[in-house]
Amino acid sequence: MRAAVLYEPNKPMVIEDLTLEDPHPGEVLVRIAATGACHSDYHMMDGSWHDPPYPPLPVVLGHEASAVVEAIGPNVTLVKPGDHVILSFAPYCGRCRFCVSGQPHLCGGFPGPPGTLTDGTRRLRKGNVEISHFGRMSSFAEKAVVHETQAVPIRKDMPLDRAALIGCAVTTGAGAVLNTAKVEPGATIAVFATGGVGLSVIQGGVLASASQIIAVDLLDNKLEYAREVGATHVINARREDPVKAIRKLTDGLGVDYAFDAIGLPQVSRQAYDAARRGGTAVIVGMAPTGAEIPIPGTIPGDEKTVKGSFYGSPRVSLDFPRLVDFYLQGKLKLDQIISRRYRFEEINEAFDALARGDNARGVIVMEG
Ligand code: CXF
Ligand code: ZN
Ligand code: ZN
Repeated sequence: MRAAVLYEPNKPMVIEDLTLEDPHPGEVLVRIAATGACHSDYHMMDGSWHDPPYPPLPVVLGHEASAVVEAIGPNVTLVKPGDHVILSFAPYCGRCRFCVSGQPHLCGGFPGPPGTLTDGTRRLRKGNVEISHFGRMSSFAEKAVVHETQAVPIRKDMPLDRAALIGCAVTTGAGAVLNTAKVEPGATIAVFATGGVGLSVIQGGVLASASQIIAVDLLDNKLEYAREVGATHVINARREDPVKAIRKLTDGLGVDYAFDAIGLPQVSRQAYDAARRGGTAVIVGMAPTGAEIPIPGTIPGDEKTVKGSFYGSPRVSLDFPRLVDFYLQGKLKLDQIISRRYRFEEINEAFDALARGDNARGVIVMEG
């Protein structure tokens, strides 16, 4: 089967024929329908993610995808061939402390080395060379093998190209608001960076009935997308200081919740500064390897909370189908988030566009 292999940072991925081993017990083989271009893949491409917990190269990237189940391995009970699924990059064992306390996205049951599937092995090979997986899947390929908890069945009337976005950006962004922060109706929120994740934070804010949803970005085209999905105010941080502007819009207080959807230390700090006294800064974006976030010593007096959000703290088997329902009911805007579709052969172009900030989300459609 064909897959896009990254051999070296800052070089294009190469589409070539790889061997993909059959599913082991508890795993399924899926045919990828569509897969999104996420900043996390790009972090691997430009070399800003390296060393554990990130996988060694060569690697097949891709972790935001929809798919159709082709075959199941022994002992699989959660899905069957023909099911339409959204892939999750957070497998769960159902037994560990995190799983039983309702945080399966933090599951510690699969401690295998970076670049492997849940049983600690790699299944992708080019000749004798083993290739790493990404996000415990590798969806920049025609097919993937994943743990059964990573393939979440959805309704068949859901279009698969839009479904793909629920696999990362939408769950991460909307979940940060609804699950991690639990934003209450009437609260004020701000979001820094309006790519796929930030636009989904905005939509989480709409679903939570936030009273003000302030979007910050450096690019006007992205702020336009932000308005389309529900931002009440937009701030171009090239033209004005976003922290001052947010304070001005909130009677000098700052917002109840400020979300960093990019994961750069200085932006995380801006989110901290934009939160009101007693408010919460939620760090959603994932920083380059080794980065630290500067938090001022005044934090006790200001009683602020800094919270990480991984994947929007989802229970994927609940959240994915629910987000699908929201889309089909017109409550979640996915069409507006996909600004361009690409063929698999154009995958490197999708990332060139991401680097330039052209798209809300670029989606690679494998078939149909
Ligand atoms: C990433 C984290 C590293 C593995 C793939 C997914 N998160 C979101 O983009
Ligand atoms: Zn992602
Ligand atoms: Zn677990």
